[in-house]
Amino acid sequence: MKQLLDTAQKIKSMEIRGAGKIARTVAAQLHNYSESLNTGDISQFNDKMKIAAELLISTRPTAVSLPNAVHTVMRYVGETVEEAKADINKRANDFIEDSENAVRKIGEIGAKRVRDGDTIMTHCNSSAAISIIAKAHKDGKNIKVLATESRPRWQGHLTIKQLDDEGIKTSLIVDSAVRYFMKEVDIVIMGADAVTANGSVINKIGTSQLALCAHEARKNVIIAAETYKFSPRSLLGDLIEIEERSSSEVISDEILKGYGHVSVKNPAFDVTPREYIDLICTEVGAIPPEMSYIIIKEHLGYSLEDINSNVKSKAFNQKY
Ligand code: RI2
Repeated sequence: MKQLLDTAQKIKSMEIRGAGKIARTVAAQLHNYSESLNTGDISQFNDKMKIAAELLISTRPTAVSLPNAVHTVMRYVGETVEEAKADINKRANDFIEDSENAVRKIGEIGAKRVRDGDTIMTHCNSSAAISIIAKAHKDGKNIKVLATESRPRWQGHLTIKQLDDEGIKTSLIVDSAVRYFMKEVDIVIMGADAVTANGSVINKIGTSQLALCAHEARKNVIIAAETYKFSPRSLLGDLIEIEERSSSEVISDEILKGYGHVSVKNPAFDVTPREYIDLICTEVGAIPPEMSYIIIKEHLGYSLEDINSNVKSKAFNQKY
């Protein structure tokens, strides 16, 4: 239990972050937790697993990869605790392996859209987006990257380190400079925390204004997103909750206390409408955002009947 609580805390505090990494971490954690349970009583085991799943899901509300990963593992079957543990082990390992392969595949598919000599702008720190950039570089394309700082958590610093390690020429820019530099940009590549049925992309705050600037300048925007970031619940009309994080990420509590009329707003994500996105690069292909519904329905295997007839017990527990 201690390890489970530690992991939940690390996800909450963003020590463990990035939609894909969070998904792989919770899959591994559910497996570890299941192994640590000593009971031989299957219903007691199931109850404890459910509590663990709910705890992990509650850590961060926006990245759909998190509940999707949890639900994938929690669809385990087993008459006995041993059978259940074996199935959890398999599901968690399969998910992690599929996830890693998906990021690699996205790199291979997306890199074909990057041309020799391109200047790429990216935002925040997305392993899927970096997979594309790194593959284009490995393929011998002479590319440059403009990476935003991504305040208030400065994930851009992680991005420039990773790109530097790959030997890619990179300039760090402040978030407010994206329009200033857009004329130098050939293509924008960013990640996603969630993709909805109508093709909207939820990603790090600032993504939508960057996409808007790119649209204004007629520059292509590619979103790199594994299929487990697509939201089945959005087919029901459910909105993705935008996480509001602590004011202390933006300004110190001490300074804030000195003001009588000031509050801080700190949404961690925003929504980019599909009109500003040219392509969503997934592991099953590069698709226009309008095809998101198809990914949810055909690739993830939902039918509207499933969702309408028995949301909780059928669709969402069988699939993501
Ligand atoms: P990968 C991150 O969220 C960023 O918004 C990033 O674009 C997205 O997850 C996807 O990351 P946060 O955890 O899965 O930093 O592509 O809030 O690594």
